[in-house]
Amino acid sequence: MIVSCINLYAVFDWEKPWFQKEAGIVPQTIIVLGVIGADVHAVGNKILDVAFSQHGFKVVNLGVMVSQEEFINAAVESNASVIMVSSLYGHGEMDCRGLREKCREAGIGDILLYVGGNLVVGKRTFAEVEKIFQEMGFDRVYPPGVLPDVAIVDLERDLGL
Ligand code: B12
Repeated sequence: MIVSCINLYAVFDWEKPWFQKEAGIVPQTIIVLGVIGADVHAVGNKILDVAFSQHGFKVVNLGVMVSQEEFINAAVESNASVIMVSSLYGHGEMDCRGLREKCREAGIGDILLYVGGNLVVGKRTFAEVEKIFQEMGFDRVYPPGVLPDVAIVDLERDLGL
């Protein structure tokens, strides 16, 4: 009896996103959001916050000039499913390197890592930039000016919502 209950509970837990979607409830997936490094570009960050919040996600917005450690501490404290990093001023490669390793050290090695903005300066194609960031451990890499809706679709797919 107890085993069946546990099994039923496990099945419900597994099916929960489906039930919630059918009921029109978007689960409170927690997103840690911020602009990394010494970057002060604030407008896109606000737009992302509003878009994700309106879609039903809980956003922990760290704003601008966020260090890797601040992203990780916020993700651990809030039990976040994803860290969304923005970098607009061209130093993204330097600022983001090592973030996945630091997540592993903090015990959140499997957390989703998304990054977007104007990630680099110079003449590299987006395909080259995407490869660099994927090799750094980012799950999704976005080109300049991408709309939040694109990330929302990816997030729902990656989390099975
Ligand atoms: C306004 C602005 C500034 C203002 C910022 C004021 C503020 N507090 O916000 C000031 C004057 C301070 C500034 C300074 C600098 N800036 Co400036 N700035 C801009 C400008 C004109 C607009 C930025 C903006 O608000 N865009 C509107 C928002 C809505 O778009 P967004 O930020 O791109 O965000 C959207 C998407 O990219 C996406 N997105 C962003 N991040 C992420 C993350 C994820 C996960 C996802 C899914 C999506 C996503 O979603 C957002 C909403 O759709 C851009 C040029 C431009 N037209 O974009 C240059 C620009 C970003 N700046 C640039 C530069 C170089 C600088 C400086 C280094 C200049 C200097 N030499 O001092 C400094 C850096 C200062 C610093 N330490 O950060 C360059 C960056 C070049 C690059 N990376 O290739 C740009 C592109 C100008 C250019 N064409 O050269 N800047």
